[in-house]
Amino acid sequence: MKYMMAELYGKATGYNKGKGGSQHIAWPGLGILGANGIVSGGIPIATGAAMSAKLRKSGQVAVAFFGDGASNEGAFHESLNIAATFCLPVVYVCENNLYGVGTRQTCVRKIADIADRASGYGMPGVVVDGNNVLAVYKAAYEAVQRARSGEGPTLIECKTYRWRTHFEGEPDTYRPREEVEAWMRREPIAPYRQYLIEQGVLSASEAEALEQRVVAQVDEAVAFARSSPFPAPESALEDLWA
Ligand SMILES: Cc1ncc(C[n+]2csc(CCOP(=O)(O)OP(=O)(O)O)c2C)c(N)n1
Ligand SMILES: [Mg+2]
Repeated sequence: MKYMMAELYGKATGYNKGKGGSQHIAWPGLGILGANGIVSGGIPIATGAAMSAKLRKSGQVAVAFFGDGASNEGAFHESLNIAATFCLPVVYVCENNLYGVGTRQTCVRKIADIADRASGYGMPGVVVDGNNVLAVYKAAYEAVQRARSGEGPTLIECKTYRWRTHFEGEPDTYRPREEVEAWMRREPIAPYRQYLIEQGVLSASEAEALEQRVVAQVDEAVAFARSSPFPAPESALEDLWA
């Protein structure tokens, strides 16, 4: 988390020496092929990685995360077509939060469920409550199993919401306040915590300790990022590819 936070701060200690930032953070060592400033840009990259995994028979499964906005891009459609046709081990996860920046989805898409697009390419499309941890886990588990056993790709559409705007500093004038508040009441963490306590997986005090550990980890990451140096000006052209 420290190196990730440092990357978001553009610091030399970040995963990509501060040159990737939030838009292009990547760490192939962990299998993270990169965020992408091109909306839907990660979808063909994941599809190519799945092709590679299939050819190498590595048993790996590629996963692409993207937004509702990205699902209107050509790259999404081209990737799903080729992945289904070649039966590639890839899971497409669309986080449908109802808005692409400030554009409400109903202004730019006729159908209600993005998952319906999957059938046009010959793969299963699953709609899931994206704010339900176990529902997402189950859908993801099934899709990964399918991919790994050679049955090909799956499109999972997680219905969710973002609490804040697309980027910090953007005026939140395009969303009805009641809509934002209704989704905030549906936040996923508290119900899952409650579920784990009821199932006897965690005690209330263990849950509390876990939360404190996570907060401390985030605080430590922020402190590390803040105190790290920026990359030296003379390194500006190092580690860059075009
Ligand atoms: C190819 C491309 N077109 C346009 C943009 C500008 N842009 C940045 S984010 C965005 C909308 C993305 O919508 P969504 O995928 O739903 O993401 P969210 O706003 O929910 O985070 C657009 C159009 C871009 N970065 N790349
Ligand atoms: Mg969106």
